[in-house]
Amino acid sequence: MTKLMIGAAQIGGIQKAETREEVVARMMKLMDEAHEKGVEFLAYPEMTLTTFFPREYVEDRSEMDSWFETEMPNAATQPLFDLAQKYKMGFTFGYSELTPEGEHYNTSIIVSPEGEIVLKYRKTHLPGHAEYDENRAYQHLEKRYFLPGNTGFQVAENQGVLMGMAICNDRRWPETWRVMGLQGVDLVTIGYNTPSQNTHGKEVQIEQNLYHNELSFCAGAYQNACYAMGIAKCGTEDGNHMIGGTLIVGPEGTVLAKAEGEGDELIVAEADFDKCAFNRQNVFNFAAHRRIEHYGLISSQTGVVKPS
Ligand code: CDV
Repeated sequence: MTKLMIGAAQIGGIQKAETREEVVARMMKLMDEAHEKGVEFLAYPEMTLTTFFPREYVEDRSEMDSWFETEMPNAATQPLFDLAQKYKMGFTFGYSELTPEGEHYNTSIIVSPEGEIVLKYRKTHLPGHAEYDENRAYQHLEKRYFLPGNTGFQVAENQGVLMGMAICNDRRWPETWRVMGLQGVDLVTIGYNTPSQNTHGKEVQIEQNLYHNELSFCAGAYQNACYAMGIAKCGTEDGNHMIGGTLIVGPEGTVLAKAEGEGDELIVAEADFDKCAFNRQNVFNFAAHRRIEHYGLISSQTGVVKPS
C-alpha cells in the first residue's frame, strides 16, 4: 500500500483586523516549511481564514457574511492552491461557506496535488446555541450562524489512500469516526477551535480540554484502525484563548507527533498505511465482529430515553 509524509499546520490566533491575504501568507509559510520536510499532504484547522467569529452575537446575522467565502478557490486563496500544485502537495483546510442559495456552512475541503477539490465536508455537530445566552461565560453561536451540514461523513481517494474529514466538535462523537471507518477510511483530518474556558462556567481548563482532545483522536484512530490529524487554531484570538495540542495519531491510537506551542507550528510524521491492516484484520474486523442488530438506537434515537 502507500506511505505518505503527512503534516499538520497549527495556526496561532487570527485577529479580526487580519486580512485573508495575511492569513494565506502565514499558511504558505507553513507550506514552504512542509515542502522542505518532504510533506506530501498538509492539514490546516477549522475556519482557517478568519477569526472564530461565532463567539460574537449580532442581531442581524447577515452582518457576519463578511467572514464567509462565496467561492473556493477565490482571489485570496488562489496563491495557496498554486503553491500546493507547484509542490505537488495535497492539502485540506476549513472555512465558512456561503452558497449561491444563501446557505451558511462550516466547511472543509480536501484538495488533490493537481489542485482539484476532491471532497467537501460540512460540519454536522454544531455546538452552542442560536440566541444570546446571558448565563454563559462567553457566547458560542454556531447554531445561529451555520446550518447543520448536509454532506454526511463521506470519504474520497486522494494520493492513493481514502481520506475523510470532520470538524472540531465532530471529533467528540464516536458516530463520526465509525461512519468513516465503515467506508475504510485511512486518514481522518479534523481541524478545531476549542476555547480553554468552559462556556457554562468560569473555569479555565486547558489541561482537561487538551486531554479530551487527545482522548478523542486516539480513540477514534484506534477503534477505526486509521491515521488521524487534529489541527488547532489556537492561542489568543481577539482576547479569547483557545487550546493548542495539534497532533498526529497512528492506527494503534498512539500519538506520533504533537505541537509544543500555541502559535503557527508544523508537525510531521510518516504514515505507513500498511499499519492499518493489523487491527482491521483482527480486533476491529468489522465484517467478522460487529453486531448491527443491537445498534439500532444509534440511528433511530437522538437523546437518552430511560427504560420505564
Ligand atoms: N468549534 C467547536 O466546535 N468548538 C467546540 C467547543 C465549543 C466545545 C469543541 O467541541 O471544541
